[in-house]
Amino acid sequence: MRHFTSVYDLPNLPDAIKAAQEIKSNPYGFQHLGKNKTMVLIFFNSSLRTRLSTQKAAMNLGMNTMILNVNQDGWRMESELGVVMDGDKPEHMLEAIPVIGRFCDMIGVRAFAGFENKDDDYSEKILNQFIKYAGVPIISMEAATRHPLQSFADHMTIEEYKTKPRPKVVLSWAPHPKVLPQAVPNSFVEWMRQTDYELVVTHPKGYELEKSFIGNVKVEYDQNKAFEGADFIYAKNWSSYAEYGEILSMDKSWTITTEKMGLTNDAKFMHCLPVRRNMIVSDEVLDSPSSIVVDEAENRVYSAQTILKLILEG
Ligand code: SN0
Repeated sequence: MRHFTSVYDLPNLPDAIKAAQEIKSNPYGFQHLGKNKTMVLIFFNSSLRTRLSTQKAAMNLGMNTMILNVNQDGWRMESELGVVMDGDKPEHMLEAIPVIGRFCDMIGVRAFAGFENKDDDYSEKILNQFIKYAGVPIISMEAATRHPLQSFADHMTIEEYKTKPRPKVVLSWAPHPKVLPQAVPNSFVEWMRQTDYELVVTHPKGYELEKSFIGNVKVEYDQNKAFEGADFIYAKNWSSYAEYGEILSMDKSWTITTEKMGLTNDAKFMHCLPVRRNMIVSDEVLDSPSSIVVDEAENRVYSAQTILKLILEG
């Protein structure tokens, strides 16, 4: 595997899940692979789990890591081609990216949707510049349209907790005060479509995900109906795709409560974190034994480590 930007980059998904489980039981078994190898992690946006779990994954494989928070520590970076650089961005990505590539063996990049231009976001303008100019493998640590390391950990977590071969997994929109990307839900749906789980997506009208991500997955606009018989509730807020980057609803009747969880088949509650309490989900649900958000976050290490190992192996 050369780059990792979506589930489609994996040579084989069931094998990758198996590998992640093996790594979880023996995390230090492949330290020779990363000897004298360096990973640079570049952040254009904030991070807690992705940063620490990816760094830990690299360390478990014997690699060194270097971290750059572009907007705090670096020069502000221009990404437009052919511009006169007379503004507040002293560095162009055309130089910065290949220079970083000379300093390391792989690069992790976090670059969220900018919400200025839908086409720029959905063409993954920044991530693709890294792929084009770095000369080393690129790992997406959440780009404009996907968060594949998260989806991998989500899949691994469902495999650990499922009590039947084909669990019902429900992705539910929930209210949030800020404009959030569609990357997590896009990526989750795209990844889940590669499994044989029963997948249902529920959200208010106007929050339909972009066509290529949702495919022919069932969308149920009645959240209560969607929750019936669910084995996993995966909560997430996102902003509208059709009315790009707009908040169309803050309807608190979509917040995940104990009553709503009562409609399910004793479902486990999942969220990628950070999660806003009593907006997305009530304290009571998040603090209950049904919540597996911390186990889900722990699996970020092993899923990332599986990806880095596949890349180190070429
Ligand atoms: C990001 C998102 O894509 O929704 C990262 C999730 C892994 N989440 C946020 O930016 C949350 C920010 C907030 O204000 O709650």
